[in-house]
Amino acid sequence: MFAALSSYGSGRDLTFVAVGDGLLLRDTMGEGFQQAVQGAAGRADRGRGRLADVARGAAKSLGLGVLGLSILAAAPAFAHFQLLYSPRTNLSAPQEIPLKLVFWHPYSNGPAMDMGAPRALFAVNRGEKIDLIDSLKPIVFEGAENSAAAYEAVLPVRRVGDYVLALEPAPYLEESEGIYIQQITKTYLNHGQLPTDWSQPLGLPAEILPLVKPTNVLAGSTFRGRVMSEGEPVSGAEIEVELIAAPLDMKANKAGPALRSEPPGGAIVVLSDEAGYFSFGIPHAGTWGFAALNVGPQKFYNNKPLSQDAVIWITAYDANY
Ligand SMILES: [Cu+2]
Repeated sequence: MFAALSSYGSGRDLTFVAVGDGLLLRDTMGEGFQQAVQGAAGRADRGRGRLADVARGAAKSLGLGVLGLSILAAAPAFAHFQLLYSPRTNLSAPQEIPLKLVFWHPYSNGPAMDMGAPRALFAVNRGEKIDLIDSLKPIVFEGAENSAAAYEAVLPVRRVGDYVLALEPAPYLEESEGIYIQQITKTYLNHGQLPTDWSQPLGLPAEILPLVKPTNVLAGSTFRGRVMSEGEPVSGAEIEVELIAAPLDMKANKAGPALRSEPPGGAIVVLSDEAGYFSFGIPHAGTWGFAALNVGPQKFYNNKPLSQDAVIWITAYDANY
């Protein structure tokens, strides 16, 4: 793709056009189309938003101008989400917490994707890093539609305070779009109700900072967050919102019964404002995820466009009072 892109040279305006199985690149001089990304034939797995956004990021990092974007063919939009799943969030005693790492479509209870070996997995408690990479074990996760390579790990919870979990997965090749996706993911636990770490950045290349304590969000309230890339806020970021509709069966490594279903409009999307902030009203209890797409600094992997996303998971409870 990038030989083709470079051949246009700098300073030329380009238009990206998403079509059924790939992405076309057209210069505005009307000299026709040039195929830029050839995705695998067949079903496009998700919306055009990420594809267009990745193309824009790739062009920008090559110093090319992008004039406009035309969407010729829509595909069903449903979101990939990296899970870093704990069955419990608020703990009242020291314990070993089992974790499941699954790359999935959790709102639609849809297809799961094969994960490669994670690059990093750790927790931070009261400013101290606990490396969990040695506790990783490969598992097969059974979703409602298919099975996929996934991982499990164990978090030892001893001291009180927040445990902020972070996962840097291996980039995943989305063959239908010819791009890589890497979702740098955070999940929050707390022991003993003592708040310690949740509001602090971990210094990840792409990161969402919660402005509401993420271990204790009330259904009906508004969750707020801030999208950061290398420590700087990202304005206009596209943030997908998902629910784990079918909470995981931790023993069987499979999706439990679906308690909810995805709304008819598919992916829920909010945008960050000029200072990187976004908000979303949490409608009901559950494990909710936010993925800021393609906000990380790295735009290529293995000579293909890379969407480096920032994901966080929060826990919402119904107000029973
Ligand atoms: Cu998907």
